[in-house]
Amino acid sequence: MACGDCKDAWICGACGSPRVESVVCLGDQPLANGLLDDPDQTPVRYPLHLVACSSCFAVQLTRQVPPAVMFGAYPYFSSQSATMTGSARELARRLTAERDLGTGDVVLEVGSNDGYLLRWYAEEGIEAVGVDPARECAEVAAGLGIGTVVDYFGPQVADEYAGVASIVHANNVLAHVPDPATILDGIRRVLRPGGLLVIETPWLVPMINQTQFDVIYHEHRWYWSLAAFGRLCTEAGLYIIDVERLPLHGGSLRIFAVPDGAGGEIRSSVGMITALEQATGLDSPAGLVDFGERVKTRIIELTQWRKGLAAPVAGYGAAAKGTMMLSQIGPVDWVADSTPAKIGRWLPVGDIPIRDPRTLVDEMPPNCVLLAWNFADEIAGKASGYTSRGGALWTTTPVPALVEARNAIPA
Ligand code: DWN
Repeated sequence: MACGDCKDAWICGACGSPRVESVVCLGDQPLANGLLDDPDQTPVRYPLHLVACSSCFAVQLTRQVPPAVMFGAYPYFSSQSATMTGSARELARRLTAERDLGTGDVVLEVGSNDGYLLRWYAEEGIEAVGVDPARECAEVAAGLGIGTVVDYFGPQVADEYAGVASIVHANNVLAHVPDPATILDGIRRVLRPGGLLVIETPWLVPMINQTQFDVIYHEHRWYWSLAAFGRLCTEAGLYIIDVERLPLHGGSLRIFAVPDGAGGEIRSSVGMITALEQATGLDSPAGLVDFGERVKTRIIELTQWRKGLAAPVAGYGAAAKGTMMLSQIGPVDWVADSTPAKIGRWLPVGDIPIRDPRTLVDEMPPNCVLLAWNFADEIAGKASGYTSRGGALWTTTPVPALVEARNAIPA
């Protein structure tokens, strides 16, 4: 499936090298979160082509869609997931204790969304500053008492907050930015002496090992290994001292870094992750050589599987990854999602309406494909009314399988 960039000679967006190799082309695709208010709208499509740099091993898209086009009116609210807010609460409380944070400290988050993380610092009386361009998300955060700089983080914001932050968080944002080096430089300037940077970002290893092609979409300009991301941190004067593996979003890394010269022992975790990347060959483009073929095979297999499901077939989770999955394997009849900003709209592929999850029990379609497979446990609990009445809730990842029923939790 050729895309508009297939013919080009590419330049690495991280290091400028022309030694860029194709990994997989997914054709010209709409923006994964570019939901429609009218099913007759024709969404703009952009090339979706994944490549890898042989010089710095940054795995990336060939095309940078303007951030204002993707994040201006952004329908994604992290607090729709108790899994996400629970993880954020645990981290905030842990760091507050470990770093003895108090009223004299400032915590700043790049990509603060709806306050899902900063709320837990504010609860402890710690000054929390959000930075996020999505006005709708900032309004929700304001309801939680979190002030947000409604803008993209960059040199100007870094100047305004230079040297003030005891902690900077950047969760699920360093994959999204056009120029990660500039962001990291700005973060270093915002950190006060002795400050800590905590980054969470999806990790290349599970994406490749599980052939997660649906997480490849225009918002995700970068697909980080610790090897490639570590190079950027070093160049920005940041020093990775610890790494944790998280199950979030199909498998992520939580990376802890301090400004150069701050010292701090490097935990063994950094070496373990590095060794794992080397063992799987994912510390260089050579490890990606068969990924493209595996993606094509997986799409064929999932398309056949989807065709075998008795109609009508619903989806659960109008997720960005859901748009990409359905774009490749074929549509479902409608998608359940609890996000108020999404209900009543349509996915940008396949004329697929987004409905309140209660519709599942009202209509009892025989099959429901869990498009937000990364939240299988949480959604299985919310869909228990559907599955307990005989509805079949299917995950696609790592392979198609019925989702194990869970005790009911409120949707
Ligand atoms: O990087 C990104 C990740 C962090 O989140 C962003 N670029 C966009 C977004 O990706 P996504 O849309 O694939 O993420 P989620 O969090 O997997 O999307 C889940 C969808 O499912 C949301 O629309 C909310 C919905 N949902 C629901 O309806 N009921 C989620 C849960 C947990 C639920 O119980």
